[in-house]
Amino acid sequence: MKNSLDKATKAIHAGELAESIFGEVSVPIFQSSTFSFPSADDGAARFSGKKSGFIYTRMGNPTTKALEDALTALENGFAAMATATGMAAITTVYLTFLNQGDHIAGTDSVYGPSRMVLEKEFSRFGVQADFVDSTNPENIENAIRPNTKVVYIETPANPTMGITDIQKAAQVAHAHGALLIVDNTFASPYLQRPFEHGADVVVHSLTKFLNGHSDVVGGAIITKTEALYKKIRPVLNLFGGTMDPHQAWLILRGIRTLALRVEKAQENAGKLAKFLQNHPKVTWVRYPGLPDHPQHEIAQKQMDGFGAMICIGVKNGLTGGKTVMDNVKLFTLAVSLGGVESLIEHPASMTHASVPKEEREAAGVLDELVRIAVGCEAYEDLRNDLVQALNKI
Ligand code: LCS
Repeated sequence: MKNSLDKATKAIHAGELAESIFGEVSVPIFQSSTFSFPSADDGAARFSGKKSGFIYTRMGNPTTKALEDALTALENGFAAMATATGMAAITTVYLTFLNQGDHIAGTDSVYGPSRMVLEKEFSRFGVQADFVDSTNPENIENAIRPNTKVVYIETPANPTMGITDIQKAAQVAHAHGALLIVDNTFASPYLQRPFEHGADVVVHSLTKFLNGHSDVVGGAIITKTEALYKKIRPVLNLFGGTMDPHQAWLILRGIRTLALRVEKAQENAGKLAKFLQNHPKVTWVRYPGLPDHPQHEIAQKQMDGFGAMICIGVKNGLTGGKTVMDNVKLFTLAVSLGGVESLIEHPASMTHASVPKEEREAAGVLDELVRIAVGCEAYEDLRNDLVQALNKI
């Protein structure tokens, strides 16, 4: 796919098969676990890598490859790998780049399990991890040790909406010989392409904006270079967290409307954030598009738009937040984000409950914080629903 095409055009066309079989317009679902070889020599050549061609769906599948090609085009990367879930993408990059005795420095406010898998599971194998407020690049610099192999950032961060300067994080990581890995889930490549700012590897939960319909889980790893791709792919294939073709087809279908969905949800979020700032029951609003967001200028520099995630505090703290969550009628009380429907949740007791309370609060995931994932409904309906729920406080 030509790099010069607009991102909205890429979302609709990237990943199309080079040659259609029957003139089909949609990429077919190649629901086959294995692929026949024309000869024994051909099979051996595919296994040795001398010849291209599919072998077995855990190692590659034409529908999954179509999704991977679409993601590569959208991120302007070298190649992508689709994974069973976002966590499969994240744990695969950790497995690839962290050996016993290695250290990783990361954003403190990340999706809870991205952090807990290091603190609870990778620690069993001697991997060390430190999480800092990466919105200040000096904190990353101070967290670096001689054995730091990876700097892992999430921007915008889940759920605090903190913004990390990707370019500065890349400078710090590279000055110490470490890789910069960016979780780009909250922005999607429609709003942010971390390779343009120096990242080496991008990971996604495709479950969110890229799929966009709250009906499939999935993940992806995209690399900037061939060398990085060649390191990660065998680890993914051996550990087996790859994607199923039917799952890939659904996500590719979702990507076709990425531009329309992100534009609409973002427009709704921008209006809601401004409206909520002036609501008497709302104590604070954190949205990167608001001029009072502490990293508003960095967001302006590295993002094409401010996205569709907002977090707020309300009067009476957690009790007030529960009143809102229990009284919304159009918003759904559920975790996840990035679907066409608007969701609301409480990170401290839900998505980030696995992070110990002191670590969670140090990262800004306060008990009073309520997270809103804005969807594509009509703005007035969303506003009216929040107002009637807020007025119950
Ligand atoms: N990265 C980010 C930024 C996420 O928000 C999530 C899931 C993941 C990775 C993991 O992806 P998964 O394995 O679920 O596809 N975030 C969720 C959330 O905020 N609520 O529910 C899931």
